[in-house]
Amino acid sequence: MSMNGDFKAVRKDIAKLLHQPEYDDGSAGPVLVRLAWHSAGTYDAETDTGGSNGAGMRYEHEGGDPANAGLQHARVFLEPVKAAHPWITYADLWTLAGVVAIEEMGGPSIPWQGGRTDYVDDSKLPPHGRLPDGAKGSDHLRWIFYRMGFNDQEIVALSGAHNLGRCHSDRSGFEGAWVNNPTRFSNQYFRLLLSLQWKEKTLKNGVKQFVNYDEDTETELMMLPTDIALTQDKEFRSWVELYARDKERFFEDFSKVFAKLVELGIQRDENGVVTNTDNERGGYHS
Ligand code: ZEM
Repeated sequence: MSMNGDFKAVRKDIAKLLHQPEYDDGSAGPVLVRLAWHSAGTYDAETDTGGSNGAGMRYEHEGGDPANAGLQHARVFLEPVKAAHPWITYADLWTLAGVVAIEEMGGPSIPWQGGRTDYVDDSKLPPHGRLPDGAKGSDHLRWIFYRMGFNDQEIVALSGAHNLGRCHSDRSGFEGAWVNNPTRFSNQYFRLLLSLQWKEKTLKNGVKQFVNYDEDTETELMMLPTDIALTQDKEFRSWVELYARDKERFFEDFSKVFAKLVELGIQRDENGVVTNTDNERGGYHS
């Protein structure tokens, strides 16, 4: 077990597994980004609970949150990397995989430091319901993301991750991709939010989302109610407009906010060494 493991070698192995011709749009990248986000997005600043430390999603208490449905695919993709580099913690591996996937899909490079532990502190377990519900609106987004310590600008920047991947009816109940090329990181999500006509549609399972159908290409794109909420709220909308017209600014802000996301709840000393990894105090770990 070493903090000084060869993270470069791990990065290379993560990059190599992204190409998955049989899976979704041909890449493991989007679901790895979602794994990193859900591992960290349970954080509550007030009680200092949740967050990526501990990789609690391995266990039923957190892994069984319906919000995490489908993320076992991401964890399975990463198993060969864990087997090849057993010294890395799952908490580091999951957050690093998100960072590498974003970079490999054409996104910004994101500052990342290792040192997370796989020790699960029973007193820090996040309850279900900490992650956002796509069926809701801007009040809900603020309630969820202010809890982690993010502001309105950061909420919009983070939402730009919906440039990647898709919804699966057997995971969230929503269906479809936000953009035409969901394995390429860009600001297209923001541009489409503003430029296309989004119509509410009720799916066969009763779930409501927004869709745009393009007659020429015969493709349907989608937005969650929370995505549309970003265009309806005055404060959120100003950031959507900025990111739609300024891709570089979006990349810059996304890099900062994703780096902040995966550090939630991690305390480091001046050398970057994680200090809140007390493995001595009981509880359970891998
Ligand atoms: Zn998502 N997200 N997300 N998200 N997300 C989905 C998929 C992906 C919300 C949400 O409800 C959903 C952030 C924020 C928010 C990704 C990254 C990030 C899905 C579809 C839903 C329903 C899941 C499925 O069916 O497979 C809501 C309400 C959010 C509040 C703003 C943030 C922040 C993210 C990262 C920074 C990614 C990459 C996906 C695509 C996953 C995949 O498997 O393709």
